[in-house]
Parts: sequence; structure tokens; C-alpha cells
Amino acid sequence: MKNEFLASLLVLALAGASIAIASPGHSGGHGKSALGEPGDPKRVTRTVEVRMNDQMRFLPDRVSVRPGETIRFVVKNIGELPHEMMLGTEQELVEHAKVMQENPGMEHDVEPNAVTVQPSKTGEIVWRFTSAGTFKFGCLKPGHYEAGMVGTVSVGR
Ligand SMILES: [Cu+2]
Repeated sequence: MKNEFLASLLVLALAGASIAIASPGHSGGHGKSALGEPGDPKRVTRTVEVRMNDQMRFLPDRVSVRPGETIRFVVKNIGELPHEMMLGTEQELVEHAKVMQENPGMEHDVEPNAVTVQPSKTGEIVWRFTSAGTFKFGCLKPGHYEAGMVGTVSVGR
């Protein structure tokens, strides 16, 4: 009887362990992350204009926001090449840049944290920053991120 009890405890412990192993956070990537969440266009608190050029630069390349702000990024491509702006952690962008090198045709219009903008066009990202931290925005057209097409969003108090 006692042994049976111990055996069932062991089974429970193992089950618990496998749940703990199976669930560690799926943080990076899409949807909710430390970066925040897609913003509600009706609750925009501020508009920030960002220009992208063929010198592989964002102007400005530093943006400061407060946690809880919903920013409408108005993203203008003033170059003659397609560019894009993707928000993320530095690690997410570096990983994504690698994928883009291997799949040059990929576009990101369907992702709420990214927009591809053709020459002399304007795109938009509405994003709500929820936690303090330092995040990045980068152009992931092949070679652009590596050429320095990256900026910083500081989310502070
Ligand atoms: Cu670019």
C-alpha cells in the first residue's frame, strides 16, 4: 500500500516535470513579447515619422517612448530601393536578418510589427510599448541590416 502511494507520487512528480519542460516560454517571434503588442489605431498617443534612405539609414535612428504609449510610426521611403521597418529585440532582428539572407523574397506586411515600403511610398506601424527596455528597429532587406540599417527605441519611464 505504501509502495503504491510512493509510486503514484513519483508518477505525479514526473508528470509535473514534463509539463515544466514542455512549457518554457515561447517568447521571441510574433504576437506578445517584451516589445509590447499591436496598437489600437484609435488609441494612438503620438505619431513618429521615420524616413528610410538608400544610405541604409533610418532618420531619426533613436526614438524614446514611455511604457504604455501607442505610437503610430509613419515610415517614409525616400530612397530608390524597397526598404522595411521591423520592430523587435536585437536578438529577434539578428535572427530574422539571417532568415532574410536565405529567403530574399520574403516580405513582412502581414506582421503587425513590420512594414515593407516601396520607393517614395509611406507605410505605417501602430505599436503599443508595454515594458521598459531597449528595442531595435531594422530593415531586413538582404544586406541592409548588416550595412547598419538599424535604430533604437528606448522605452523608459
Ligand atoms: Cu533597407
